[in-house]
Amino acid sequence: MTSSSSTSVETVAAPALAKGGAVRDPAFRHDWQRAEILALFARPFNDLLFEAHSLHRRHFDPNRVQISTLLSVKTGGCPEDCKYCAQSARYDTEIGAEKLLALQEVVREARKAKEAGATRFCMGAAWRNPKERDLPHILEMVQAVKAMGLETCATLGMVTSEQAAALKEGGLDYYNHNVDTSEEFYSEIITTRTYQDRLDTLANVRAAGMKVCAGGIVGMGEARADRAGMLMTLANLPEHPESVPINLLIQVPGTPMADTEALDPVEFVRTVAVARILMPQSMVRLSAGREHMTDEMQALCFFAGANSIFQGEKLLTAGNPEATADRALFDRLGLKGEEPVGAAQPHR
Ligand code: SAM
Ligand code: DTB
Ligand code: SF4
Repeated sequence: MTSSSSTSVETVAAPALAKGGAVRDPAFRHDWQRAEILALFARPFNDLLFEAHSLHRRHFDPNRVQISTLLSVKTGGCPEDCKYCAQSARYDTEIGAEKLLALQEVVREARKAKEAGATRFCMGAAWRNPKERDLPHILEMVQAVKAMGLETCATLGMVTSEQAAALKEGGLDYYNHNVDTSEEFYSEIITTRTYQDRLDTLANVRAAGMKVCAGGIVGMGEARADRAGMLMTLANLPEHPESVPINLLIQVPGTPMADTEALDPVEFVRTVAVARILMPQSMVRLSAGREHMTDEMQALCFFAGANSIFQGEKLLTAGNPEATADRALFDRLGLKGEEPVGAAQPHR
């Protein structure tokens, strides 16, 4: 071994030292600086992946992937201006405004998801925030899905502390609300709500005692410094989110982001690896954009520390690989889905 790239993981990691000189476990760090994160991004790819994978193995069974399924319970007609989104009423996309789904339809979809191997069911609504009249219907859905033995997740826009408490009380396990990008790039993407609004919602969800699912999107034309900034925001929250979805932009015709230049797949894998290093005990979800990823790219993401996916041929409105394609991919890679709720989990 002659070159510097053969350095051991401890020395390439350059982890911050605690008082007294002990290496600080990144699982407990909430004080990441952007320069440190950019230094991780800049590592030789093999060194970065080796460290991310080593941390991954320390905290998780490396061959298990948690499976969630999404359902849009209220599609389209959203007043917000998120430039990537098919559901914003401001852009001329193929997605029109629909009413809230009926309870039986949600139950039917949740049953199908469970039969296909999902352990969590995530209900999404194209709202800026839920209105008071909507919540009782959402709570009925949450209770019905939970009664089927699935973990429940919802993404309904901004929530107040009272709404978060009601959702927790009604049995909601996870709330998804993404920061989407770095604080600096944010105003290029959304102008109808602030970054601070998003952080406030995440604080309300945490204070209510729900598990936090928070991540963002890459491939929106942001710089690497913005990808680092997004991960810095997430890792420096008072507690790391239990679930960190990393979405690759789906370019939706009719939105202002329809023609954004595609992100280098290697840079996407690096983003997953850095997320794993900054938040070693969180589930990192390979989220939107898998439909256009090769098996090889997804395999690299799983090696880099992704351990959760959305399964089902539709995300909220956009396409996703068929469940059969995912089963073939899992077989090809020797991966297994997480055991259903309540079953013993090795490593966790
Ligand atoms: N309306 C709610 C909100 O925005 O909080 C919930 C649903 S919203 C569709 C959930 C997340 O999906 C967004 O925050 C964004 O990160 C992701 N998303 C939406 N459209 C996307 C796209 N075209 N490509 C990648 N991710 C997308
Ligand atoms: C998340 O981070 N990704 C999911 C989920 N949370 C709600 C949504 C992806 C949406 C992709 C575009 C669509 O289906 O419209
Ligand atoms: Fe509305 Fe959510 Fe789409 Fe933004 S991401 S336009 S808030 S549905």
